[in-house]
Amino acid sequence: MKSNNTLAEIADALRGHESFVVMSHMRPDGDALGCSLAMALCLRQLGKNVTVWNEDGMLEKYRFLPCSDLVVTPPAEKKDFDVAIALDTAVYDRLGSCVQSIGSVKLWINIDHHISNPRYGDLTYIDPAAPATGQILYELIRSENLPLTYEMADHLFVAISTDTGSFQYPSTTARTYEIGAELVKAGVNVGDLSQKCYESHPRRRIELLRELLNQLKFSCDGIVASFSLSLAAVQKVGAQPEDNEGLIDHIRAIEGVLVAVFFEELPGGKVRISMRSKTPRHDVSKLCALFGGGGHKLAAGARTTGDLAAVETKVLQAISDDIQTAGN
Ligand SMILES: [Mn+2]
Repeated sequence: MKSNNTLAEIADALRGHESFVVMSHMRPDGDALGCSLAMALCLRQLGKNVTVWNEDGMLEKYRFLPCSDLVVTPPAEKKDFDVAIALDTAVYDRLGSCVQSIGSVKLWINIDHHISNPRYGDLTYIDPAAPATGQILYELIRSENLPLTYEMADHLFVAISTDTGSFQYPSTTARTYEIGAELVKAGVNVGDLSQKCYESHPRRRIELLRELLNQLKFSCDGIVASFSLSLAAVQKVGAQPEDNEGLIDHIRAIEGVLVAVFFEELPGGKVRISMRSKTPRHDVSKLCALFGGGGHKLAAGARTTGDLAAVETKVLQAISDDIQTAGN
């Protein structure tokens, strides 16, 4: 396995090239979008030419981020760049349709915090101990004296806050709080950004939650909680794909539950599986790997083909087997 490049090598590559495309994973979250925007503005400050692509474009939910218009869906025709940067993207395939729009590129940079990242690209920096890719970007910017604007402080704060469940997940370290404090000193309005992230959900998200709670199931003596979302339910509520981001936390938060699972039926006979764990003893990245996915020990996902109910049965059986082996 390749080891990390240094942050200095990455900073040199940023300073030494002219045109960049910045990308993050499909179905982006706050970390993916926040990092993409922070990197884009940093490069702009350096006088570079920057394009930002995401397969799903900018999510409505994160439109409040400064310069959110920079994130666009990749065009039909190919474009050439000096450097392609993948942020927060565990596997190359998760860049989705972005990769088809890239013509020639001299250098690939891969910055991420997913332990399962196979280190694709020429310059890689993977830190599985970082709770968010936003934290790695902050360290890069600070240690290499790269520009940090007010807008970028907002981007990085939202990236770190959303990926740590608002500074609550076990991956949150003293350094994460220090960075949070430094970003606040740099001008972040915590109350305002938190309200926009956590208290401005569209009503249909809560209607979706109502549908989901009607499907709530417990297994393995209450250690596992799961619910599933059919395409019919999505249609009934008129939900957007991003509306269900984080709803799994409601069932993870139940006393006694150690593993939470969310099954989402996708068009084309596919099912998206999201898993959360409260303890490294139940490593959900390992469980998701059984279904072709990956992620972190406490938060992982996979996509598989099959009927929703059949996938549910198969996955819950695999979890049950794992719990039998691991003991509680
Ligand atoms: Mn992330």
